[in-house]
Formats: sequence, structure tokens, C-alpha cells
Amino acid sequence: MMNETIKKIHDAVIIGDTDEVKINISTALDAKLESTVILNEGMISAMQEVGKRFEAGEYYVPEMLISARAMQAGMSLLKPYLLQSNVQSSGRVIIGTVKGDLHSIGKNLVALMLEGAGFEIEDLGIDVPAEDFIAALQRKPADILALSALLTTTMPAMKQTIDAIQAAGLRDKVRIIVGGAPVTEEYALQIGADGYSLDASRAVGVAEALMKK
Ligand code: B1M
Repeated sequence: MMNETIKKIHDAVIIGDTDEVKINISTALDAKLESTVILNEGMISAMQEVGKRFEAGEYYVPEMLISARAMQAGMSLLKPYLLQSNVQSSGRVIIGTVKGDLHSIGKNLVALMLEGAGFEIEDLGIDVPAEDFIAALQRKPADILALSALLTTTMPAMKQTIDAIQAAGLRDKVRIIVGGAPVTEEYALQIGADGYSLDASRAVGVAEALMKK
């Protein structure tokens, strides 16, 4: 059964009550609950419920936005607990959500987990066109480029980005990983990415394995 404080966080994310999310995350942390449990059971599962309500026509975009804000506020409180201290830099990552896509939370989590594992992160944000990824790589090279997409309609922008990087002559200088709810391993292979991860914590293992290649 779900812990009572975790349940309060979960319910508060669903209704987008930022204050209630923050208060209960503090309570949970004081009670020494694991930050990953708070994140996964309290917040990520709540966002899945928000998605279900959206699909069912019970929620609209404003409700999704309010829940997203509550989740982001919670994530900023959890950040220091999710980051491990004293880890050496494992490599440099440029990350962004691809063009046309405004979903930031999953991308932010991937960035946070990679940062926690010692990677240096340059986050280009959301709705990032291929040219901006290329400009960032030219400004300061990176070991890994991480692309996120949450919409079936923006998945093709991942391929366009990889193709543009190839055309700019940069493809052999950077490893590319892709992810996001609609993205599959098969799709990643098909578009010529070097790695795929289902979730943020597994993205760390994928990035670390690519660094060794
Ligand atoms: Co949007 N939205 N949304 N939305 N939204 C989804 C994604 C949707 C599944 C909802 C639904 O119908 N059930 C649906 C997509 C359907 C599809 O294409 N298959 C959808 C839709 C349709 C839309 C709009 C089109 C709605 C509209 O306008 N009619 C619109 C599009 C806007 C745009 O992008 N152009 C839209 C808008 C929005 C908001 C802006 C309101 C808001 C986002 C706010 C924000 O991010 N700041 C929003 C939200 C909140 C959601 C849901 C409810 C939650 C997303 C989320 O943050 N999840 C979402 C429903 C759902 O996901 N069930 C939905 C929590 C997060 C931790 O998970 O992002 O999946 P996620 O990230 C995971 C993994 O995917 C993975 O790791 C993360 C955690 O471990 N991952 C990676 C992500 N990136 C990765 C990269 C990697 C590796 C792993 O390597 C590089």
C-alpha cells in the first residue's frame, strides 16, 4: 500500500496543488523516505494518471500544465537528494526536447540523473531545432547528444536532427541517445541513434556504456 505522505504528494500533483506537493515532499524527506520512491511513486505515477484523465477528456491542456508545474516544483526540492555528491565528470552531454515538442519534465529528469552520475550537462531546453543542436556542438563539442520527444508527431524531428548532424559533418564526433514515452529501441535503431533508454535512470547506464566505446 502507498505510504500516506506519498499518497498526498501523488494526489496533489494530480490536482496541481504546488504548495501541498512541496509541504509533503519536505515531510517525506524529513521522514527519510527515499527520494527515488517520492519521485516514482509520488510524482511520475501521478503524471501518468494526469495523462489518462487527458485521454478520457476529463482534463484539458491547462490542467496538464498546472500538474506539470506542481511536479517541477517538487523536482526542484528533490534535486539535491537525487544528485549524488563527489562524482567525477564522466563526460559532456548536450540535451534538449526536439523541435515542435514542449514537454520538459522527462528531459529534465534525464538531465538530472546524468548530472547526478557526474556528466556535465548543457540543457538547450524544449522545442529545439536541429540547427540549435548543431550550433551547440560547434560551440563546445560534447560526448553525447540526448534527444527527448513525447509526441508521436515530434518523433520525426529526432530523425531530422540526426540527419542534419550528419549533413553538418558532426555525426562521427558525437554519440546520440534518444528517448521519451513514444520512442522505442526499434525506432532509435531505425533513425541511426547510438542508444535508447526507456527512462531517466536507465539513460545513465546507456550514456556510461557509450562513453566506454
Ligand atoms: Co502533453 N501529451 N501534450 N502536455 N502530456 C502527453 C505526452 C500525452 C501522452 C497525453 C495523453 O494523451 N495521454 C499526449 C501525447 C500523445 C502522443 O503523441 N502519443 C500529449 C498531448 C497530445 C499533448 C498536446 C498535443 C495536447 C494538445 O495541445 N491538444 C500538447 C502538445 C504540445 C507540444 O509539445 N507541442 C501537450 C501539451 C502538454 C503540456 C504543455 C500541457 C504539458 C507539458 C508541460 C511540461 O512538460 N512542462 C503536458 C503534459 C504534462 C503531459 C503528460 C500528462 C505528462 C508528461 C510528463 O511530464 N510525464 C503526458 C501524459 C503521459 O506521459 N502519460 C502528456 C512525466 C515524465 C517524468 O515522464 O516525460 O514520459 P516522461 O519522461 C520519462 C520517459 O519518457 C523517459 O524518461 C522519463 C522518466 O524516466 N524519457 C527519456 C524522456 N525523455 C527521454 C530522453 C532519453 C531517455 C529517456 O534519452 C535522451
